[in-house]
Amino acid sequence: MSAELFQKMSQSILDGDSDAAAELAKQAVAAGVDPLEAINQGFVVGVNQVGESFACGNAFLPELVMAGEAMKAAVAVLEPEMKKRGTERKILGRVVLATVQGDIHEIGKTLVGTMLSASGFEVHDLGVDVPSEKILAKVREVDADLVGLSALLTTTMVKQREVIEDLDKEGLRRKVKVIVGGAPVTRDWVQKIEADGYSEDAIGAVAVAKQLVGAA
Ligand code: B12
Repeated sequence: MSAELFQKMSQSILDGDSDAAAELAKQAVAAGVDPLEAINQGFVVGVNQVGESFACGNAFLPELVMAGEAMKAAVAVLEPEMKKRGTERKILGRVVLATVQGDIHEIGKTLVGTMLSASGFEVHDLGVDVPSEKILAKVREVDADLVGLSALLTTTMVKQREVIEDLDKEGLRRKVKVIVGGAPVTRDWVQKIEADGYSEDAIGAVAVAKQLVGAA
């Protein structure tokens, strides 16, 4: 019975069907299925499959976005149940995510956030056009492990460096790893500003983030 349910869960993610994912999560709760098992043996199987298909060019951005949204819908139903049972999903790390100041491009950043949270990170998404001091304040508040900085404009990329410098000035640089991304970001730039990681897409961002927190 559970095997069939898990298979349906995985399929709901592959279909990018948020309603079905939430409904299956509710069914699992009603049937007394361990919510953590439902996530790991059901929904995560689907997310991983979509991620792999995307990486080899067999799935595209809309599928990825919808799979991420469906995963979020399922987790939203299961999380309260996990809290009740005291079997909260192990958080891989806390991430403060933002599009840097002066830049209002949000689609890629939000996708990175969705995939990170679908993969087990606690994501604090500060939105777009976020000044450095706001990022630093959040890093302190949530005791972040990672900072993710998105920039889509050549004119705002410099703000990624500014945040890294500010983290350094405030003595926070050794505590947090910084990952950067956005269309104009190159490996050269990453080295120049001494960021810890970089990825061209959301799936790669998850892999890099996992590596940096030692969960790969
Ligand atoms: C949509 C869009 C907009 C929308 C944004 C809507 C929104 N709500 O986000 C609007 C219309 C508002 C907009 C405005 C502008 N835009 Co615009 N925009 C784009 C466009 C077409 C697509 C961006 C996008 O969403 N891509 C899809 C997402 C999924 O991809 P992504 O953002 O690259 O993110 C992926 C990766 O980069 C990576 N990633 C992203 N962030 C992060 C973060 C981390 C930590 C990691 C690890 C990875 C990562 O993973 C993501 C997922 O796979 C790009 C063209 C392009 N090809 O990039 C131009 C583009 C970025 N825009 C451009 C410009 C010039 C502007 C404007 C200045 C135009 C103007 N004259 O007003 C303004 C700037 C406003 C501002 N201050 O920010 C230029 C930038 C040129 C440059 N090199 O600087 C581009 C490249 C278009 C062009 N070819 O000229 N834009």
